[in-house]
Amino acid sequence: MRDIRVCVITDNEFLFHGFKKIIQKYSGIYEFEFYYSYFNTGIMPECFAKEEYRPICLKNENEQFFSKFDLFLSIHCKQLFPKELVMKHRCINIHPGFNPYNRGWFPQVFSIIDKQPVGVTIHEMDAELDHGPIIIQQEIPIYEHETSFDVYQKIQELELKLLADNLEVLILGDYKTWLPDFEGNINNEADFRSLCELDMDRVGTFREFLDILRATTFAPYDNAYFLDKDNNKIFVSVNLKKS
Ligand code: 0FX
Repeated sequence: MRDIRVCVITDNEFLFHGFKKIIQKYSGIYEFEFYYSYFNTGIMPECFAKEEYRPICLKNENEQFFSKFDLFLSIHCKQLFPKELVMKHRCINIHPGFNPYNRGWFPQVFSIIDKQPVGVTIHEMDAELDHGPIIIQQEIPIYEHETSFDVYQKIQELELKLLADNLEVLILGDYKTWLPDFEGNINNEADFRSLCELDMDRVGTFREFLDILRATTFAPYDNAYFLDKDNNKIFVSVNLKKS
């Protein structure tokens, strides 16, 4: 019998390095190949030294390539998996959100505002975005002193912990799944960009405004802004400190 082969597609360097540590103990047991999205120009050169980490355009690949693998792992992949891949092969997504709440873009941003659960969901993929039978899920709390950046760091740590604790079970398919009993909601890039346009005439509570600023504070990104009288964008972020 051939070795079990796992295709790992990740556009996130922190998770790439963390995952490489996790799989050290499986060396010689399972085979892993690493890919990043062909348009992800931000990947640092040292990551693809020795050709261990290669670019891929999933929609240009065919069944001959897909059938080399027993499992596809999406660990923050910037590409949508093609229907013919997810329908025919076992594909698992490590999603930085608590499905089905705030699926899609930057879940913690929207959960800071709408107070819906956030965390990590590991699920089998189907043809819809961040959708499919859930394998493992864990919520994390959001505290009032935390920004999007702070919450995201906790999410990434939890993603690596859940992968470390459950990798073999995921690879072997030795798990039970469940489906949420409602579809939840999806946010996209436009929803995030519109959140970043601060309307200086909007009337509301200080809590609502602080939540928007917490949700858009994520160094080094310039997210939330207002326009000054000369139409310059003035970027705004908050600095919160718990005593
Ligand atoms: O790894 P990741 O969280 O995102 C990737 C894919 O880009 C995304 O399409 C996919 N849905 C996700 C599961 O995996 O990295 P990122 O750099 O795109 O975003 C990380 C965080 O950075 C995000 O949660 C919020 C923050 N961010 C990112 C960008 C690009 C901002 O605050 N502003 C931004 O403009």
